[in-house]
Amino acid sequence: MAAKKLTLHHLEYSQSFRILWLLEEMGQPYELKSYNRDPVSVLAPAEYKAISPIGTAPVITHGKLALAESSAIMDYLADLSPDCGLRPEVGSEDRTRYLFWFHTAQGSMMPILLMQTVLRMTTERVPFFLRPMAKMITGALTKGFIQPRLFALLDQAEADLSKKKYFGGSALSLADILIVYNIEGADSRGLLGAYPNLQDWLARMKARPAFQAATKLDDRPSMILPSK
Ligand SMILES: N[C@@H](CCC(=O)N[C@@H](CS)C(=O)NCC(=O)O)C(=O)O
Repeated sequence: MAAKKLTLHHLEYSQSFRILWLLEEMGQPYELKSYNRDPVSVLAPAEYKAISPIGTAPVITHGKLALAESSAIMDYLADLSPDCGLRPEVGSEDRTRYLFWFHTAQGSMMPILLMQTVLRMTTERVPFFLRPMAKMITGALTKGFIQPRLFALLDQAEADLSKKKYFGGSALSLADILIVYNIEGADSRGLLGAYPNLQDWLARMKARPAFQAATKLDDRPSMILPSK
């Protein structure tokens, strides 16, 4: 990695935990700057939003560069250390499976989980006299759209993990580090009961020394924002 200063701007209870874990796995020198969420809005504080135009976590700065978006940051860091072994080689047996899960984590699974969160918040926040109507609409969307898509992805993950131990195949890869937020989120919603391979995978990831080191630095009970 070049000698420019690399800093992870880490927001508590956020997706930036996975960059913290990645940096610990890579064993690369970096500076950690931690930020608390705004107590009222629960969003990133203004000083965090000033670092990158997008204003979301995670962000890394590397010299003059400020880069947001988890998967872009992961590829950027892996490009800086091409021998990190966290991306199966092009043409290798694991490559396609790796690509599928790396992109599915952000492109399909995360939007579904986010949609579920937004629907829950909508139901909680509408005036009480509208709540039965809101519940009816969000319930229909959950049953008709969110659940079938989410469970199809969890079913596929469960089946894949019965063949090889990691999302990217036979070794830890960026796909595992990226998707951990989704799987931890699903677990915190009580959705992993029928998925023993996913439960086992999550336990194995959490037992990794680098994950534990990241947890210690994060100093929070979970990467997931607790719901009120
Ligand atoms: N797809 C983006 C999502 C970023 C995102 O929504 N981050 C949340 C934290 S989990 C955030 O910054 N929330 C605080 C805010 O929007 O101010 C990524 O992976 O970087």
